Amino acid sequence: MLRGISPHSAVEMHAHRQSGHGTQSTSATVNQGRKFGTWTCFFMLLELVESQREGIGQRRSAAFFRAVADGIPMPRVAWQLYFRAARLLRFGTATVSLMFALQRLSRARMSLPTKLDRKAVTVLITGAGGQIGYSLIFAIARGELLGKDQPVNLHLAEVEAAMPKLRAVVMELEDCACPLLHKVVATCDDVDAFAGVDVALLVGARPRTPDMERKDLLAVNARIFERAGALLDSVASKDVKVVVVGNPANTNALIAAEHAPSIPKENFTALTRLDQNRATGAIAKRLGVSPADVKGAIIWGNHSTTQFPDVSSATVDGKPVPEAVGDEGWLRGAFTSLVQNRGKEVIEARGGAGSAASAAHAIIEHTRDWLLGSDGATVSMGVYTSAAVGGSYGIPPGLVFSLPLRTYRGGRYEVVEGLPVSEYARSRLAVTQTELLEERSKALTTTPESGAGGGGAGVEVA
Ligand code: NAX
Repeated sequence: MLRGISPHSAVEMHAHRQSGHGTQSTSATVNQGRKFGTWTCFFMLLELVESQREGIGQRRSAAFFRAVADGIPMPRVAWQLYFRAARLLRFGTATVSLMFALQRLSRARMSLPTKLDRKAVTVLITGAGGQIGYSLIFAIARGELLGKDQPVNLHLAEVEAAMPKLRAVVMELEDCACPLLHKVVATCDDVDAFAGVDVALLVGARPRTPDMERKDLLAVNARIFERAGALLDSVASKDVKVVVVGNPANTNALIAAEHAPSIPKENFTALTRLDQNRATGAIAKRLGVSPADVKGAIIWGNHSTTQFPDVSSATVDGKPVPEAVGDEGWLRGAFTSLVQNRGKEVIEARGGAGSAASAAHAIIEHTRDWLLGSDGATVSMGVYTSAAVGGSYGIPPGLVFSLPLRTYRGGRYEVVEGLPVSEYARSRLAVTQTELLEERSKALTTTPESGAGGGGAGVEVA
């Protein structure tokens, strides 16, 4: 186990230094801010009532109000003088504008210290010494996962053999001196790694080696994710949000969920955001537009070659994508195949290494949208199915199946209902659903020793 290795304690010291400075002045400023807000509101209300009673409305110096809104602090006595002058000069409309400006100012004054006071969120990354970890860890330390005002603790887990590599990552992390990073635990003790975590990014998994059949991969990883589920159940936060990345991601997520009975099933998700981004990127490239203009690409089913990338209800600049592309053959053929096989293509191009930067980017987007909300946008995640989740599209319960979702701050999500499902789409859904059912039955019944079961229809995609 490697815990609190010496450079890491420097990270801790750095964090103490920050909160040591910040805490006293912070609470003093909060109190000041509150008093300031209360008094100014009181005077403003008096002024508002009076000016309304007198029925007077005049516009006054917009520049002055803008300056106030932008945060010029003024002592209370100055505001009192201003209000007296305002009453003498009898301008009422201006006072209303000022009230809004002051509201903004006092909010701004109070929000900064509150952010500094926030409790750090503890994020676990397994397989932290791997390729995805090398991009993901630094993005989280910079505040890209939960916001630039949210401190984080990082729990970095690895197998013992990979600890020297992880130690190097921790050194680099310390050298970044990221202000939001409060504490780093780098360990191969899995109980330490999972203890108290609020967000678990389960990236570590056994890769498929040339001597392995798909059933072997399923079996080996089933053991890893059974253990992860049991640890989440026993030592993590009861509200932990779990994102499974390690392949076969959907079935691994299902296994972890089944082995964590005290944690709600909706807290387990599998990453299909990389596939969604690949689909969005491919459409944008074909149409020569920005990916930001393409909205509503959906990934259905498994993160494997059987997945169904669906743009039938997606839009580009408000126009339906099928109409903008104008080539159904391309959408059903080359486009679908590109998204399904992109991982393999990247592995070949990188000489055996899988998608890493794009995967880390997708993990950040998946988790951020899930926990902070997608602002009405449709996003795809592998989620635990039930009559209410996927039932309306005919997906059987008890699978982790990628679906179109809308997400809301705090981790709530709902399936986007009522999307048209053509005969073609139905046949694609059936293929990926069959594969997931097969994976489930093999993973839940196979042990590494028995090696029972045959290979599924698809292959995991990286
Ligand atoms: P790497 O092989 O570079 O890293 C994996 C790391 O996990 C290794 O350092 C290994 O020591 C560690 N590890 C293995 N078992 C562990 C355990 N039980 N506890 C902790 N650590 C463990 O792979 P990388 O490129 O980072 O990919 C990681 C996983 O993501 C793979 O399973 C890969 O197939 C999967 N992917 C899934 C994607 C998705 O969209 N769902 C896309 C990207 C990626 O290919």
